[in-house]
Amino acid sequence: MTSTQQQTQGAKEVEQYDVIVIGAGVTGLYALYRLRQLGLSARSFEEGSGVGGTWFWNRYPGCRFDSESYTYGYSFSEELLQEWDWKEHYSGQPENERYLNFVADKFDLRRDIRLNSRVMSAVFCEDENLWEVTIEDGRRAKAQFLVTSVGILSAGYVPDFEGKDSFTGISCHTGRWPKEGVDLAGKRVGVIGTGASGVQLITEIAKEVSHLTVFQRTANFCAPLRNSPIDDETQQEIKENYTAILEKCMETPGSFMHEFDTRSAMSVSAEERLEKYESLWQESGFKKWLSNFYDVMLPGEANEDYAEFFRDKIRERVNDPVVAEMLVPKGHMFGSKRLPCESGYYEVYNQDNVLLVDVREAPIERITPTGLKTKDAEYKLDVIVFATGFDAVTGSLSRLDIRGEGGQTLADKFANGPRTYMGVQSAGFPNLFTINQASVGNFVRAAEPLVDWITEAMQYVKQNEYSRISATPEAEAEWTKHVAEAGAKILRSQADSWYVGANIPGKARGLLTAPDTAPVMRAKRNAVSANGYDGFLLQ
Ligand code: N01
Repeated sequence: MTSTQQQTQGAKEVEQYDVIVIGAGVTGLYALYRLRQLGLSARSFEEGSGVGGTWFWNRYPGCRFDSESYTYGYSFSEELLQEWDWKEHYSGQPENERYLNFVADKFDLRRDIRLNSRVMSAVFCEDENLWEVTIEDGRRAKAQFLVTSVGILSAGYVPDFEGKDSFTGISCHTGRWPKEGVDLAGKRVGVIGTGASGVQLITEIAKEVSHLTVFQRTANFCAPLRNSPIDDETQQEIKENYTAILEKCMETPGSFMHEFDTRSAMSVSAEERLEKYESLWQESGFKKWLSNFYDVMLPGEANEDYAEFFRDKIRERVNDPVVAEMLVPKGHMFGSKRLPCESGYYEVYNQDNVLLVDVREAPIERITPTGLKTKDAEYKLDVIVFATGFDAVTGSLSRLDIRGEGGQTLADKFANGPRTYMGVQSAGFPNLFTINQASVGNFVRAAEPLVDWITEAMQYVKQNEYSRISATPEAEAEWTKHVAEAGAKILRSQADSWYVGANIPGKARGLLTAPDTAPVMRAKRNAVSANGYDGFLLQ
């Protein structure tokens, strides 16, 4: 029996594959497709009862893309690109989940996926050079390679509020929204958190709840999404232009289809600047900053100039000047936290049944059986929604019990921040590819080449009859230093957010994604593989 075949070992079944993939979301599905193409046997273990990862779990009302739909889909199959019709420019969760199911069916991926299979631990068996994975139900499987396609925003975070479990109403986190939905009609609902998830959710549920209380700690710079349906003519245009659209995405820093204006905002007159800001404001999605003067996304004068333009736009939309001022972001730079897109968010606060509470001024003291108490007041609630974010990037790895050489756990190794080589491997964890840390920008555009690189690395190891590929401690140390040094300078390191782990009490602060642009990351990885996997030990 070869290692490329599933092995059944008597009563105590331990299945064996070339590769075990944890997760069947965007990267997990594509990894399965690529591995099959390369002739490697693979099995994905997925916790959910369906495929889709992020787009399976985040089914809260209002959840949708804020990248253009046709730049977010997979690019690996021309047939898929032509067959799938995106219905909206910024597609909603139900459609995105349908898309990923369509992909799983079209490429017959389901036969390699086991749903409802939460991985509890993964242990590297040094004498066999195999990873052994244990599923919640006690089943085990082994593989030479382990790929953690577990997502960068999948380990939900709910602050440890006193009395959290005493609440007698319904409570849930946006990232684990019940499949059967939550009936919010006529209910008094409290939402904690005003990040990208909170902003989308609040806008949508304000249409049906009897009363909404929003507990905001930090106001964000939110921009109009301006979503619209894709008409037949545009659909045809998109399909005819896919090559150019996707090529453009591969050239830009964050893999979006938008390109910065190469001029500095401060190099043109105030009138010209304002004219550009106003015309971009009418555009949809991320264009408002990614097609702007290049320096609005760098710390400095241009950034503050554009921030003030944004603040005025918020003030214009909110009737009550006191509430408007509460919604105007202060204290962090434009773009230093993720910029949520919205579809009527600010107007929600003009509704009589919506109350905004500043929990920086009056912190949440506890959750009570009937609602929530801040320093200043008590709020009666039927439902509490935690839009409180994620233990990003490393959280989904640390929550798995991953043990490498000498029994060292990945959680311990990452206790003071992730230590990896290019985000794909950590020394002492041979044959383990951590997909999630290396991702930058428009997720699928960044993930596809990353999966290509990882799967080709595995094929290289097998073809050359090595047993192990592991990052060297030297390469890891150099990369970790690069992330710390280069990462400290970039805009998204400047605020307290998930980008740097600052949203989780006690988490070490440091940039959690690569500090380089997507083209640079690809070039670095390609140089490493072209050089016989420089920085990796092949044994
Ligand atoms: O999470 P967040 P998210 N008391 O961490 C607040 C992606 N995404 O789920 O800012 C009170 O951004 C916290 O306050 P503060 C996107 O990459 C994409 O919204 O820390 N409040 C903040 O307001 C995004 O960046 C889409 O002061 C507390 C909120 O909770 C990422 O997911 C849609 C608190 C958390 O915001 C995460 O977004 C949605 C406390 N103790 C998400 N603790 C797309 O459109 C936390 N908060 C594709």
